[in-house]
Amino acid sequence: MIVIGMIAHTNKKKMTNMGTDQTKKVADQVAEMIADAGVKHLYAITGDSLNDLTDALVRDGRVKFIHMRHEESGAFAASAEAQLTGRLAACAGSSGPGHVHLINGLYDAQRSNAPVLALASTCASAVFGTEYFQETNPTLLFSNCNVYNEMATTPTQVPHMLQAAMQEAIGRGGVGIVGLPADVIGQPAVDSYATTVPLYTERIPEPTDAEIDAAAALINQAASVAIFAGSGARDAAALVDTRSDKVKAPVGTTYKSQLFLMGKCRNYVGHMGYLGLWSAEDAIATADVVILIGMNFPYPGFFPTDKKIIQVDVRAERLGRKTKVDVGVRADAATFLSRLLPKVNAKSDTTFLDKALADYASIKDKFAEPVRQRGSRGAIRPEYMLSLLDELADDNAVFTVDTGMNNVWTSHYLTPKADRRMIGSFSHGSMANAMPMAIGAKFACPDRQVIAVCGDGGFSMLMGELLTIIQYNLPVKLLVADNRSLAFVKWEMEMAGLTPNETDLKNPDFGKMAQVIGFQAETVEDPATLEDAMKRWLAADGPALLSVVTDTDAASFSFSEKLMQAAKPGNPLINFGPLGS
Ligand SMILES: Cc1ncc(C[n+]2csc(CCOP(=O)(O)OP(=O)(O)O)c2C)c(N)n1
Ligand SMILES: [Mg+2]
Repeated sequence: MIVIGMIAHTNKKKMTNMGTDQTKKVADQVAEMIADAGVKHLYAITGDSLNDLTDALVRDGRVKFIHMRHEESGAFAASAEAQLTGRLAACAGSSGPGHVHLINGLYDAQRSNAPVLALASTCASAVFGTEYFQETNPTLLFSNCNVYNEMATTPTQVPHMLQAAMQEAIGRGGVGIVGLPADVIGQPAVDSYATTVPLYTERIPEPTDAEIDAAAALINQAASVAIFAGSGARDAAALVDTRSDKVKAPVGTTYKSQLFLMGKCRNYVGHMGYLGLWSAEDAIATADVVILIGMNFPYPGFFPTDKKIIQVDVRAERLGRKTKVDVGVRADAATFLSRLLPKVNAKSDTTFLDKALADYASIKDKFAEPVRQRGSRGAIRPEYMLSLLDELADDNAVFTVDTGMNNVWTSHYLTPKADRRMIGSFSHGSMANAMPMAIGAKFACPDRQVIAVCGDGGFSMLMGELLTIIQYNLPVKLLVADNRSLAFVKWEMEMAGLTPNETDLKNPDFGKMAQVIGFQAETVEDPATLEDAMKRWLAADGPALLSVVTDTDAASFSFSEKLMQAAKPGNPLINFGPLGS
């Protein structure tokens, strides 16, 4: 068995098995267990049935309660922390509306395979089913966004349910939910399970020789090979590089994985998808054999139907889910690529690879044009803004990105430098994720520069989190692309032949607004002043916001043909969203 993470849980006060300890409440036990499991922060808003837990956390002292302004933000923050650290992160909501607010962020965490524990307080079990004040059923509510979802109605159930929720969240990568009724949390704790419980990740099996041989045979017979790598290949960039070069394969990625592989693979030809680059799309559509590595890319139309496909994933359930597969291998990327290497013959013909690399180079050339133009007063080109950001941000910055046009610009202009990370709502596709994710990112990685790239629509949706940032004096950097529009949707409507409606935003001067709240902040309208303003913003010691008045109608020339077709009226794929992992 491969044990990737092991966290020992030890009860501090040894209790007799199944015995009660009058001095210790369920709330204390929960605080102790989550701290022992390595949780560092609980993103939440306290209230009613959560109050005992809040109190217990303070007394235990190891898990810091982070007081958010909206529970949805708490779930986004936990999702970001979990994605950046790989450790269990946690959030909580109080009875009824408090935990109902968690749901959008929890969907995001679940779809991002982020190990997140969500504690949902709820009304007393004695009044379940009586239409009690704030009565909800968290188990039903969260039924579609979890890897574990139970409600403890007795103190005896709490430790093993909590243990299982954390175990499943870590082991399967997703959201573990425990419902905690008001009458349970304050009762004496019951020790109902062993005192030391390791948290293991799931076993990753070694692929068989037959599987590797079958993949190698397809590759050896093929004149051209292409690799399509998702974030499952994140820790195998060097291997993707050497293997792709041995068989002269261009490497395309998902948007989510591009910073993991760009710059680290000499055969990188761009990211795939509706907002992707045709260099990658063509290579994957025309290669004789395509190797899909650790990707959960959502759009079936991009996979060839007349070519051979090898798919590698640690999750068996993902093999063959998005496309027909000729050889499916359950393995991690590094193991698969290492085992494959000796079995594939080196290819010498570089024609296919050279074309894909030339296509990619020509796209990169075109990307430079709007950057050179810079835009005009009140209509700064977002491409220029992102290109400056790429140049000026730290080499190990963490970027969080709102859903919308910012996905386009970040995908085109951010580069990995030494060790950058970019996270967003890449599979769930929610607006408003960037600022709360930046909060979680900063708590998780206090020594790294954390930059939220916000849309004005997304930013204003959870704008209360500006106050959380001030409350903790968190030195996050917020960049707001103020295009006075839900621009991505405006563009969708235009592409569908509709007259854009209900997409305009009447915004305040976000820079001035943030100054009043306590940010170092300014608004930039003139492209000539953007570079200096960005330098001041990035150099700020504390919370800083830069609002950039960008071109409402900026759209990318590089949108894929498939995106154009998908946007046509009547196409069932109209809800294309930008992303995929
Ligand atoms: C919570 C939520 N509501 C609605 C949508 C649909 N949607 C996707 S992008 C977008 C526009 C985002 O606007 P903004 O944040 O201003 O970004 P822009 O596209 O203008 O850069 C909308 C409404 C969504 N993805 N998530
Ligand atoms: Mg906008």
